[in-house]
Order: sequence, then structure tokens, then C-alpha cells
Amino acid sequence: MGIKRVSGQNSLPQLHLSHASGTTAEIYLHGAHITGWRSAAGDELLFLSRASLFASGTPIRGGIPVVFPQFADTGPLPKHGFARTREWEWLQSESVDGEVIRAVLRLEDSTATRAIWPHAFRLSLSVELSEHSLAAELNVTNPGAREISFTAALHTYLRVADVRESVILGLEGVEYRDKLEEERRTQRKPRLEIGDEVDRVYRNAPAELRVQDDGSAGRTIAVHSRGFSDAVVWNPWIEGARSLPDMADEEYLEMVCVEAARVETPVTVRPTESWRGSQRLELLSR
Ligand code: TA6
Repeated sequence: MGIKRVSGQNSLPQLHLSHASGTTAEIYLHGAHITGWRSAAGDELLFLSRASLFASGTPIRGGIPVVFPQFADTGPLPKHGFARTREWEWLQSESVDGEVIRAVLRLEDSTATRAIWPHAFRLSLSVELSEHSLAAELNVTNPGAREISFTAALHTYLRVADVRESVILGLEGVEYRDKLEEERRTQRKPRLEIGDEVDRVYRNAPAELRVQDDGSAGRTIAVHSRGFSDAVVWNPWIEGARSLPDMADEEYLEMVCVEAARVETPVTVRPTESWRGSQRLELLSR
């Protein structure tokens, strides 16, 4: 039980969290990227592509990428910003008690970040592993003298046995922007089934969604979010997966992204102030 710093793929530094109940989690300092979350029964609950590159300067495909300070390609920065491709620092201040194992990682502005985003910032990602859940909280502090404005997300890839047998619950009545058709619509059906490419930003989504994976004997994961007002649902489907060099062609069947996001209205943080957003994944059954 505790946290160990180990050497991960391509020798990138990784934190290995283990809880007394038998659950584990893995976090790369590269991107503060959570790449694994295993239940006490030994089931991996996050998707991680076997084609992922694990190379400096390149995002990892799967797990929970931290998107900051720009979601997708909505601005001039690299897609999904730079937090996911930078090396974070592990603060040794994690507290370990009987209930929760916590690791805190930090990223601050540097010459390299200021060259593309001319702002001071301090990010921390606090990751908490407990018996039935994995939580990540992103905290953004503005230590500078000018206001900062950004979009952000925890771009969570959940592992499913077969996405065609999975449903997302909780989005009925929520308005979304369909990024494939560039149209605004409202989710009518209570059950969002995925049988094709999907890329949607649900605005002002409920604080709890559920992903029911009927293909794996009824596993259900609740996705609780705070501070992140939106929820993004993404699956590239076969053509999309083929176009991604770091994802195997058939892997789209094994994943669905349900992301706690702040996309539609950017966050503004005044000097010396902070913003935080969190997502807690809770294993409800199996
Ligand atoms: O969050 C959904 C999305 O913005 C999709 O449009 C898709 O491009 C995905 O993120 C993955 O982006 P990436 O840069 O990691 O390939």
C-alpha cells in the first residue's frame, strides 16, 4: 500500500499507487497522465492503446490526458494544449491514510510554455485512489498580474468490453454541440448508445453520468464531475481509429471517452485566484 516511483514504458517515470483493498493506479509524470486503474478483482477500467507512443513531447493515447489551456483545436495552441505533453513534478506531499492514497503533481509556466502561451500559471493534479473510486482534481492558480482564460478537460478513456454493448446514462434533455455536423441538438433518448463515430460536447451536463458496460457482465461506472460544466463524449469509430497512428484499428471497440470538460464557456481566473475542477470515477458494480 502506498506510492512507488518506477520506470514505465520507454523508461518514462511513473507513479504506481496501490490501495489496501487491492486497487491500483498508474500515473506518468509525462502529462500527469493517469494510464491505469485496476479494480480489486483485477479488471483494468481505463483504456490504454497498445499503439501508444510514450515519447517525450507526444501525448499518450488512452487513460486520462489533462487538457489545458485549450480544448481540441479551438485556438492557436497545439491540439488539447500543452499540459499533456510536458513533464510534471511529483510533490512528495502526498498523504496516505487508511481510506485514500493521494499523489499530487505540479506543472508551472516555463520559458517553453510562455513562448506559446504568454501567461503565468500553476497547475496541480491531485489523484486519489480508494477502494471503489479514482478521483482527479485539476487546480489552476494564477500567480501572475494579468487575468488568464482557458478551456480544460480530463479526457477520460473508459475501457469497455464492446462499445456497441455499452450505454451512457444521464444525458437526457441536455443540449450538445455535435462536432461532426457542427450543429446544436438536444439529447432525446435516456440511453446514449454508440454505434458509429461520435464527438459531442454536452453543455451544462449533470454532475453524474453512468457508463453501463453490458458486454462485461454488467459493469457500471459512475462519472461524477465538479467545476467542469460540460461533458464530452467521443469514439473515433473504425475510420477515425485508422487515421490515428497511435491507436490500433480495432481498439475503438474497447473504449469510450466520457470527459469532464470546460469547453463552451472558458474559465477566467484573476491574479492570485484559483479554479478547480474534478472528476471521480466510481465502480458501482463488478
Ligand atoms: O475530446 C474529443 C476530441 O476533441 C475529438 O475531437 C478527438 O480528436 C479527440 O479529442 C482526440 O484528440 P487527440 O488529439 O488526442 O487525437
